[in-house]
Amino acid sequence: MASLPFSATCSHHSTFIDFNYTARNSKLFFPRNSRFTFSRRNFLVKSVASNQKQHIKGAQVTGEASLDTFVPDSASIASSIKYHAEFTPSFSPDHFELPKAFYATAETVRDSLIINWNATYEYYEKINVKQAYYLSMEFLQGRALLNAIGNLELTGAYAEALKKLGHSLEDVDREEPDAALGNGGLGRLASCFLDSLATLNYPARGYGLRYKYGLFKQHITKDGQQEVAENWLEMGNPWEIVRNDVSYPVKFYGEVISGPEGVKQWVGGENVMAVAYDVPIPGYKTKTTVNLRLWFTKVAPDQFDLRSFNAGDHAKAYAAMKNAEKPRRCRGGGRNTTTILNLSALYHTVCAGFQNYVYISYMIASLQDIIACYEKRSGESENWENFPDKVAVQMNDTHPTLCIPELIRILMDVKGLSWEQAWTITQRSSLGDISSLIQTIIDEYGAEDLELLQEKLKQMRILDNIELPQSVAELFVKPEKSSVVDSTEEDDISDEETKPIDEEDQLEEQDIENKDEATPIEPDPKLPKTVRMANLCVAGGYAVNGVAEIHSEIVKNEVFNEFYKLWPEKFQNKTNGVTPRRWIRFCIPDLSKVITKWTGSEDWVVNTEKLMILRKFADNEDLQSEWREAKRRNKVKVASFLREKIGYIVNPDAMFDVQVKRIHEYMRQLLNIMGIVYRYKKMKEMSHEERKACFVPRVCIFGGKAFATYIQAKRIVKFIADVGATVNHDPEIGDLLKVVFVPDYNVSVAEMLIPGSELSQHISTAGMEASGTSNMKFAMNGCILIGTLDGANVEIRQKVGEDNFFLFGAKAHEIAGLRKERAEGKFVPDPRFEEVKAYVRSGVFGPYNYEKLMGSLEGNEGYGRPDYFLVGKDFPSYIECQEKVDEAYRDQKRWTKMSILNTAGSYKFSSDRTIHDYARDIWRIDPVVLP
Ligand code: NBG
Repeated sequence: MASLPFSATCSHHSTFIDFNYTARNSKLFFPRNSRFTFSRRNFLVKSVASNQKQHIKGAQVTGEASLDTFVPDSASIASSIKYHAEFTPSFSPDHFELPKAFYATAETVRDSLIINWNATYEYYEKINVKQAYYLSMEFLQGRALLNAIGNLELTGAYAEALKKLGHSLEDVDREEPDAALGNGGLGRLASCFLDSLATLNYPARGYGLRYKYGLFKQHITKDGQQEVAENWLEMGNPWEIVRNDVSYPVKFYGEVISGPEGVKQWVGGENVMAVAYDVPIPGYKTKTTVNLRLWFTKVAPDQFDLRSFNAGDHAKAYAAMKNAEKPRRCRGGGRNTTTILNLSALYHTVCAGFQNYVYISYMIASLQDIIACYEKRSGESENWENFPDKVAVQMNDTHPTLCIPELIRILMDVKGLSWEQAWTITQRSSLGDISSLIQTIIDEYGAEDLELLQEKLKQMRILDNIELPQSVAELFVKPEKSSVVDSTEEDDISDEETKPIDEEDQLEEQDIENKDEATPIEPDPKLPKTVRMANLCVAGGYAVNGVAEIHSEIVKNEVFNEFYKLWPEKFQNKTNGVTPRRWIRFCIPDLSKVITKWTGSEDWVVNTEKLMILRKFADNEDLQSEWREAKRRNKVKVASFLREKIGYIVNPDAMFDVQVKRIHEYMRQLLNIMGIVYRYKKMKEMSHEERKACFVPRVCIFGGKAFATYIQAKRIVKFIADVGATVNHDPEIGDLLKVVFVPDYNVSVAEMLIPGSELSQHISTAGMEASGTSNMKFAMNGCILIGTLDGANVEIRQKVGEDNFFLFGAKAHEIAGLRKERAEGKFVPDPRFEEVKAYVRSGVFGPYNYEKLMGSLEGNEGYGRPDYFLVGKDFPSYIECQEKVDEAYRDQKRWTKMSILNTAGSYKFSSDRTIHDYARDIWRIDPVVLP
């Protein structure tokens, strides 16, 4: 594939620069008013991961022969850091304190990444290889520094260099703000995938959005969760490079016009430019460095209404600018917004009710970029039929789905292809066929049973509340008037909105004369016209996959059953995975050493099957004691983090029981905290001796953010914080039970908490968690899971062994029946559950009114009531299972064995495996190792 599009001016070799100047002062502070004296300045291009070197074009090379074998060592790294501190500063020259140290250090790392980064795409262009494009609205990158130097195998050298400059690598690392361009699992999955794509040398690129503010910062106060804007770009982002020469227009509103020969074309209204910001993603021990391209907006000068501005109408002048800036605002936390946008000739419509719709439209720039890349590398021999041989587009969930019609629009409106050609190309790249959707449905179900056909069309149509094409509508014409569209209502909606949309079979716009002859799915003028993104995605996709086996079954048999019946071959499973680099090797170095020692090499970092070797040593006492020691060191880290962050002192010898993830009712943090309240109540009813004999000391840790508008989730946060405030200060309880809510959970916090955890909770209502990925990270870190048979838990349990997983709760196939039973008033709650609710209501945890929260677990019907997530139903089996956990923990030998077997069994959940599966089954691309 081509190198970075439009990057002719900036894609040449860059450098790892050895600024080997006389370091006159190796202390923390550079001498005041000093200018570095360069005794020699050797520009040496070094291909870091391969030791291959090249000279910089145009640079003066004065290197000595010995420098040809230059490998970045701590001295040269320290020199580079000093260079950046002085010459690419974003701080004053006087000091070399931590924030400055971080930025200067990161800039040196970026220097070395740039070489491989450019080489990667230059090579792809040269060999014109097929590439995968991974489109995701979210990337939860976390910090990049340790990961990058780890992948470059320069951790030791950097630690030493920084030590020379008076700082520890650990402290410098902590200065990096988390790049939180997402909410949770979906975004983190995308980031893990990028790491695997680079590590496995797959030709690929990532596309996303550069939100100006990341996911909000969470404070926990006496009122519960408070949100504060996360200004992650405040001090600049040392990893990104703006490509001022790579930008595309994204058009809003607009209209369809007819050209001279009756050819219709969409002409955009407001024009907003999307500009590329590129971030290098290095692979582990390889030169391949993947590009993550994030779009940011800038307003074209002609959008700024200078005349209005000069006339004093500033509001009007800024209106377009404000529009353009919308995508820069906060990520996440939003509820559905309705935005009326006419995006293309094909989708001249109203898209309503889709979260963050404005953001989504910016992904359209990705398609323009992919096409520009294709054109650039095809050169004279451009042939659109070959497009699918060079391009595979993967969409992370349905959010970037608009790229499907956008591709068709570009091929038709801009490239002048016919409808048929555009469709064929779209089908043959990873995007499938929506043109004949309605016809396919009719072919499949026939027109004899019109009621059945109507039902199927309703279920599967892409556009909702929009007239069917005339030819299809005619099928349903009844001999007599059956329904009349109220003309007064119709008058209420604008002309634009009532235009018929022929997206599904490209018929001419219909002038539906015979409104009296009702179409089967009559548009309701009071309701918005909508695009059903999920349907568009399934219909338009070449392949559709669930993200865990159970999820893929649900996708086929329930969510998209109608589509599955039409196109069974489209549906696949690709169980998620996580990168073992970030989630074992770098986050738990002590345990990694133990693993390396017992498996015989570091191969497991890229070949996780090797983790299975641990199985045969699971009972070995030496391994067990090394294992426990390594785990304990991480528990101590967690304990000091908690003391520093929230002032709680916890005992590192207690069991660390953790639930960290987005706060959501289906994830059932409520079940966890209700279980804790039950435990607390029982403790209170016992004598000191009894409770010591009965309970294993536990530190129960929660973390996660509730969407700002998700009231019930915020109530749950408040409840957990209140329980902690009571329990943690109860002198009778002491170390036996602590309840901690870690504020502002993010990737970095996860990297610290997960290695120090022993039990982790994945307790969603069965059938509701698509996969989960933190369950995989915990298992990798030798943590034992308590969970339901949901998402990837099912497969994790199979791999680590049933005895090494604490299972409880209703099964997915039982849930519908249980809800029905409840609706019929047949459910009888367990007395222990009732006891807990009454205890909470008694005011033990303070004056907050818990009525709404407790009430949601009661009744048999009504909004926000009948315990939709089945907390009460699963409560007895949950607390009984927790008793088994205590019992297992008392036997540390048994527990350690379970822990080792969890790490061993998690070999299956590496994102490397997932990426290989996608590449083979869906994208059909092969690895390309750079020379
Ligand atoms: C999450 C699902 C998880 C799944 C990840 C990655 C979002 C919106 N969705 O179950 O809840 O593991 O996506 O596929 O974060």
